Amino acid sequence: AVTHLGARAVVLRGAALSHLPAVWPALQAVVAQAGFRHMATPGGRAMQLALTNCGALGWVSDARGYRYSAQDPATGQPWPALPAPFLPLAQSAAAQAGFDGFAPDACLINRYTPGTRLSLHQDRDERDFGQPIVSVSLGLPAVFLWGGLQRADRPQRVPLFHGDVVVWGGADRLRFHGVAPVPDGTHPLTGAARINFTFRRAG
Ligand code: MD3
Ligand code: FE
Repeated sequence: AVTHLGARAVVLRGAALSHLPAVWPALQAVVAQAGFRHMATPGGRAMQLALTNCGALGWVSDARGYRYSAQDPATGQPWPALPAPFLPLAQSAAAQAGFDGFAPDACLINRYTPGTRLSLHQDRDERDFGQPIVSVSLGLPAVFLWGGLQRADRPQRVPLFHGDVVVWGGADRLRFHGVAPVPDGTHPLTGAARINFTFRRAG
């Protein structure tokens, strides 16, 4: 079932589930090579969520700001390649939202333990805002905050569950968004965590 959040934002409930037998082991291999870490914010604090990346470009944060980098700052090495099983998931979801030919070059993987939140922000570090973002949620459920084009617009609360995929593009690409504190719990696949990974065309 395709539910619309906005004109160009769709929720595909459970769309990742059939991909997980291939996607989950591939995700574990990425994390074994480039582990989750708490990056520094430009303001000098540690981010509450832990993240890593795969693909040609990875999103990084430090005292200099936010940007995409071809190297893992922890090792100076390239990020792990985008695993082959990730592409059919990203491309079929994008196509169901009307974005044919999506060719992601970046996959940002976020890990939330209970109590972790992500405050309202826009994603503006990518080169072409005409390209969609595909987001996959695994493990503990969370409430996604779906705002407007102004920070002050009151966000809608959208629950996201294990296996849900959301695609955001077009007029909805620069919406403010965030994640409410993740409730306590454990999930059979992820343990006490929510994992969200987003496919992007960053370069
Ligand atoms: C709406 N991550 O990594 S994914 C992020 O659940 C981020 O980890 C959240 O926001 C998470 O930047 C939300 C969904 C998402 C991603 C990009 C968007 C929603 C978006 C861009 C525009 C509007
Ligand atoms: Fe975001």
